[in-house]
Amino acid sequence: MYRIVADSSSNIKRADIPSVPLTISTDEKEFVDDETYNGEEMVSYLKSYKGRSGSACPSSEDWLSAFGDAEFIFCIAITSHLSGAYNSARIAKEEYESEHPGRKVHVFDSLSTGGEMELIAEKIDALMAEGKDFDTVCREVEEYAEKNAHLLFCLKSLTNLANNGRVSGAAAKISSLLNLRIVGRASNVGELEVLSKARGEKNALPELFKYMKEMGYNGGKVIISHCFAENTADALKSLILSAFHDAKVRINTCGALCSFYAEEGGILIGFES
Ligand code: X90
Repeated sequence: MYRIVADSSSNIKRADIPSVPLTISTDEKEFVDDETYNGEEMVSYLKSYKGRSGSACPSSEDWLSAFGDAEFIFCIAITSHLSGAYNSARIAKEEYESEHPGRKVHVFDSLSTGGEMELIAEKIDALMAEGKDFDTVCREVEEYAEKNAHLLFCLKSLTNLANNGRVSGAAAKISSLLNLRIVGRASNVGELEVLSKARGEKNALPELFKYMKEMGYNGGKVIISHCFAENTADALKSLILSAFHDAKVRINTCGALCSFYAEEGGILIGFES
């Protein structure tokens, strides 16, 4: 019996994959990234709120309670370069394995977030369905994550990322300019890398698609997560489908963590090469 567990930055909404919530907080309020999260409420509140705001990763206890009593656990965490979630998951792994001899936990540092984490989850399911053993699955999924799973993003604002030290102030400044879209990716070392700035969505979408192809996209799976940018997500999906008719493109909505950092109008694109 195995179980996949991911933190809520993955935006995974599957009954069989427990989502371990991160939290967003301001001086007045806290938003837990679980089924109680209401996107309209948080995004409109943050628009008028002018004070400090930030996020917090799950504790090792939070991870442990999601592990349940499975024999094999595959745990998928947001990039360790931007969050402590990977670290707390490692602590949970040590505890779980020492409390239950014979059980195994593997923690994947996704070096990414959003849809790329869901692609990793689906790869685990696919390899387990082929009957591969735990260690083989871990090894092959690590390789898949490194070579074949990618994340691009297109954001209107980097304000919350910059205010929380997740991107340099210089990178954030460009976003304050009117109608600019910042196109970037999760780098190979799991950091936010700005690739280009595009004026308006009309230019940003072809730019994104160009980077997808440069990074090896060839008609495989795509998961687009948006923060109140459904039209943008739909338009990108159409652009992808116009070139790759059989592409498997899905669209979902950002949970609290991705909404806080991607901000209104932002999209994340997890895809396979
Ligand atoms: O532990 C914590 O408090 C969580 C901090 C997370 C900070 C980054 C979240 C990024 C969310 C924004 C665009 C994608 C960037 C990808 C970089 C690897 C989404």
